Amino acid sequence: MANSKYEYVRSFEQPDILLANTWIVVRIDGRGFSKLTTKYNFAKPNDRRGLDLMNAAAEAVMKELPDLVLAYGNSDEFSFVFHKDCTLFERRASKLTTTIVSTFTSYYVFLWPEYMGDGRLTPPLPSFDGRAVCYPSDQNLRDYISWRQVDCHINNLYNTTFWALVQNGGMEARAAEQELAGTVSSDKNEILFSRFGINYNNEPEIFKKGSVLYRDVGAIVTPQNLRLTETNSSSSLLQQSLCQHLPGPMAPRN
Ligand code: DGT
Ligand code: MG
Ligand code: MG
Ligand code: MG
Ligand code: MG
Repeated sequence: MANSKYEYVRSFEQPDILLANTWIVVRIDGRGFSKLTTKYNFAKPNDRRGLDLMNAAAEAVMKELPDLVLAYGNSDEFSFVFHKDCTLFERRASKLTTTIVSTFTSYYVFLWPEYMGDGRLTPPLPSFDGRAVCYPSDQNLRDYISWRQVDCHINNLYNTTFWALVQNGGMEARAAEQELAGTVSSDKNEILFSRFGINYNNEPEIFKKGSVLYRDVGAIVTPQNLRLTETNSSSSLLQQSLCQHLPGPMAPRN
């Protein structure tokens, strides 16, 4: 095919090939989910249906992209991990990120009625942003997942205490915020236990630690023959799934 005189515009495209032999993590995050979850009356602070919907969309993404080995999610975010050896789309950041974001979003909307009931979705519809980051060492990848999981834990402890003060304690939101300002984890555990009889340790694992999806390394990895495991991620399961791909222990979390 002869080049047209317009062909030169291709030279304006910037290369965005990600560094070889590094773990690629694509993290997506719901846009404006503070508003979206309010609009659709998600249970506070955690709506199990919404988390199950996130997990179902993530599982669909993993089925469509066999190069993905692991995904970790909490709240309105999911991190998808491509293996170091991945050569999908020549490791182009924009193609990897946009494919994950659009596939995830399509399934999130498609599966919405199954998880969230009949209430019709109306604009603004759910959408997600995404970014791709390379992690050179196995320890960097572990620490990345630990970082997201610690974030989940800290946010969930805060939110659980905040909503206990508001919903069970009858406090105004602002008063609850002030009550929690400057508190550390042990203070929040104490508030939950002494004032509301809630033992934070007994909260559902999926709320405290998020969710992990991983591909069994032993399985033949084709879109037709997948062995995905979805779970409420106990630390041990997260560790187990990482261990399938990485040697060595996860960073301890508290
Ligand atoms: P963004 O990401 O900058 O567009 O803004 P948002 O509003 O998505 O904020 P983000 O991503 O920092 O925080 C997630 C929001 O989604 C946060 O306001 C809590 C809300 N959310 C996530 N999961 C649940 C849930 O299960 N129940 C309720 N009620 N809210 C949730
Ligand atoms: Mg955000
Ligand atoms: Mg968000
Ligand atoms: Mg978020
Ligand atoms: Mg095309």
